[in-house]
Amino acid sequence: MTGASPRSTHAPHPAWLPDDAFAAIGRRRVVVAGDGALAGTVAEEVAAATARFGGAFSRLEVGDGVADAELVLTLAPPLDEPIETIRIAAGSTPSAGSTDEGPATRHDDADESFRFTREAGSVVVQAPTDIGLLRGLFHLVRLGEAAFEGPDADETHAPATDLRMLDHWDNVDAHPTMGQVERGYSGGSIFYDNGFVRADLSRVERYARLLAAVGINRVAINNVNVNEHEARLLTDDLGDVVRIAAVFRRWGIRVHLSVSFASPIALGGLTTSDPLDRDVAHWWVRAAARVWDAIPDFGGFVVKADSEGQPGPFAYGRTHADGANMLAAAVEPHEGLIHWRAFVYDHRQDWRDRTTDRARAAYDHFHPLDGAFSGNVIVQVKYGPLDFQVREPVSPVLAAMPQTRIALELQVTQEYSGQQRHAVYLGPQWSQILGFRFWEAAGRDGGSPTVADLATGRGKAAEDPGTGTWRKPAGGFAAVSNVGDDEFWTGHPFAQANLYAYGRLCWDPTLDPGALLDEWVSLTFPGEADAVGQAVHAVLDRSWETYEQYTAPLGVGFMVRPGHHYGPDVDGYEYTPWGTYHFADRDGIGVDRTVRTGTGYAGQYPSPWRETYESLSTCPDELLLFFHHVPYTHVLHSGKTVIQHIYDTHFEGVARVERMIGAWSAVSTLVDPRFSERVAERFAEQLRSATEWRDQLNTYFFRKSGIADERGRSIY
Ligand code: GCW
Repeated sequence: MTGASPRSTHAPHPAWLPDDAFAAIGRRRVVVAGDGALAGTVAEEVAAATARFGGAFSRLEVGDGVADAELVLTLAPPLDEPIETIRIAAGSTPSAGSTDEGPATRHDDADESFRFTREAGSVVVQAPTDIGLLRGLFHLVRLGEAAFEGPDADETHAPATDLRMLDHWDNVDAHPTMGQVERGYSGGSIFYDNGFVRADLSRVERYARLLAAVGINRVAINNVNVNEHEARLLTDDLGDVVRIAAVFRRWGIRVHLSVSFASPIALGGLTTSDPLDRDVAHWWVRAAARVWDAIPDFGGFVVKADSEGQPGPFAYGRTHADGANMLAAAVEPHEGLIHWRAFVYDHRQDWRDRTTDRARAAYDHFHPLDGAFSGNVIVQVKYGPLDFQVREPVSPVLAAMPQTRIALELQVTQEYSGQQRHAVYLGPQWSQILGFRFWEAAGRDGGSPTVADLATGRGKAAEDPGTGTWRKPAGGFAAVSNVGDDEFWTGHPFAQANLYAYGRLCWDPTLDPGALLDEWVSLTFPGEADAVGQAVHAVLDRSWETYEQYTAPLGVGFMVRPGHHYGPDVDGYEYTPWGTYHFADRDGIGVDRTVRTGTGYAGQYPSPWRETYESLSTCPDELLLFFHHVPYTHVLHSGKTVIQHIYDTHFEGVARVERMIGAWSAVSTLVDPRFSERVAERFAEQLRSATEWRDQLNTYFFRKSGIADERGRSIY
C-alpha cells in the first residue's frame, strides 16, 4: 500500500554527511575495485565526491593496475594474508554481499573488517567483502584530510559485534494516543504516513546512508507494540517491507520486523497462539518461509511478549523460552534471529502491595530460563531494571544468563531525558553502562568482563568469573531510534549526536564519548569545527548530569507526568499500577531494595555489587534512593544531607542550562540559521522546563520535610 506523504517543506538536514565531509576524498585520484552491490555504492559515493571536488575516479577490476592513484578502495583476500599478496590484489575475490542483479543471498553475517594502509601519503583500503569496503569508505570520511597525512600506517578495523541494531517504534496507523511514532519526538515516521507505507522512500535512503556511515547494520522497522495494522506487515503488507528492505540493502543494513505473538489468531484465523500447538508452529514456519522468500537477507523478528498488554506465552501456561524457541525454529532454516525482549513486569500492580518490586521482574522471569533458549534467540535487555531512566543501576539480567545470547537495549529517543526538547548527550551514560563490571568494584580492571564484553561475547566475557567455563555467544546491541521526518531528523539538532554516538559505540564500545562529539562536530560543521566544537562541548559534555540535577534525585526515577512522560509530576505515578514509586513522606524518601529489610533486589547482583548496594555506607550517592529509604537528613558521601542535595542540584541544574545557552550564543551565527533557530527554540523550552522542575521538586520536598534551604533561596 502506498499513499501521498506530506513532508516538512525543507530538504532534510545533511547531519554528519554534508557534501564537504567528502572533500578530502573528492580532491584525490581514487580507484575503486571489486564487485558486489555495496562496492557499487562505494563507487557512486566516490564518483560524486571526485566530480564535486575536482579529483579523478576510476572503477577497475580487482587486480588492474592502479598506477598513480592516491586512494585505492579494493576488495582483497582475507586480512590475515600478508599485505604483499593483497597490494597488487591478483584475481578477483567473490563478494560476500549482494549482487548487482537482485536481492542479497547472504544469510550469515558478512565480515565487515577492512585494512587501512598509508604509505607516503597514499592510502589503500582493502576489505574481504563489499560491506567491509563500505565501512572503510566511511572510516576515510571520518578522518578527512588526516587520512592522508602523517606517518605510514597499517591498521585493521573490525566491529566489536555483528549485531548493531536500531529499533523503530513507528506505527503504520497513527495511534490514537501514541501517535505515528511511539515516544517519537521528531515529527512523523520516515516509513509510514497515517495508514500507508510512503510511496517516496527517499528519506529512508538518506537515513540508511547516515546509519551506514556510523556502522549500524540492522533496523527493525515497526513498533514493538504491534497493533492490528502493523501485524499485517508480516503477511498481507509484506510487499511494503520488501520495498523498505531494498532501500536499506544498498547500505548494508538488514531489516527486521516486530511481530505480534498472537499473529496466528489475528492473521491466521487459528483459535490459539499456544507455542506448543502444532498448527501454531506450522503457521509460523509458513509465515517465515514467505518472508525470506521475498527478502532473502531478512534479519528476523523482534518480540515484546507478556509485557504491557502485548500477548505472549503466559496465556497458555508456557514460558518465555517456549515462546521464543517456537519462533526460533520457524526462522532457523533461514538463519534468522529472534530478539525476545526481557522487559516483562506486572503493569497492573496494586500500589498498596509493598512486596512486589518491578525492578526485580526481568531477572525473576528470565534468570531461571538461562540455557533454555535456542541458539538463534537473543534476549534483549534494557540497560536498567526499570525503564530507561536517567539514572538506574545496570540491569542484573545482563550478568545472570551466561548461557544465553544477550543484547543490551539502549534508548536513543529521549523519552525520559528531555524528549529532544532538552539538549542531553547520552554518550557518557552509555559509555558508563558499557564499561560497567559486575564482578569488580568501581574503577577496577582486574580482568572481569564489562557489559560490552557480555553483549559482544568478546574478550573477557569468554570466561565466567564464577566457574571459569563461560563461552558466551554474542547478542550485540539494540536501541530505540530517535529519528522522524523532521527537518533535522531528530527534533533537537543536537540529538543527532546521540544517534551518531550510539552507532559508533556499537562498533567500538570503548570509544570516548567526548572524542565522538569531536567526530560529530567536524563532520557536521566542516569549516567551523573549532569554535563550534568548543561550544558544543560546553553545551553537551555534562548535559546528562545536568538533566539529572534538575529532575528526579539520587536515582529515584520517574516523577514525570503520566502518559506522555514530559515535565515534573512528583506523585504522578505514586498511586498507580505501574510499579514506579518513590515512597516520599514527611520523614524520608526512597525504595528499600535491600535483601535485609527490603524487596531483595540488591541480591540479584553478584559480589561485590550486591554488598555495595545493600549497605547504606557503600551505596553510591547517585543510586542511593534506588536502593534505600532514608530520612531527608541522611548525610551523603558528598557531606550534604539528602534534602540539601535536592535543593542544591535543582538550583545548580537550572544555572547550568543558562550557561549552556550562553556558550552556544557565542557561535550561533556561525552555523546554518535554521539550525540555530531550532536550537534557540529548544533552549528556551529547556530553560522553562528545567525551571518548572526545579520549583516543583524543591517546593514538594520543602513542604513534605519542613526543612529550609540552608542558603535561603526561593522555594514556594
Ligand atoms: O518506556 C516504555 C515506554 C513504552 C514502550 C515500553 C517498551 C513500546 O513508555 O511506550 O512501549 O517502554 O519498551 O516496550
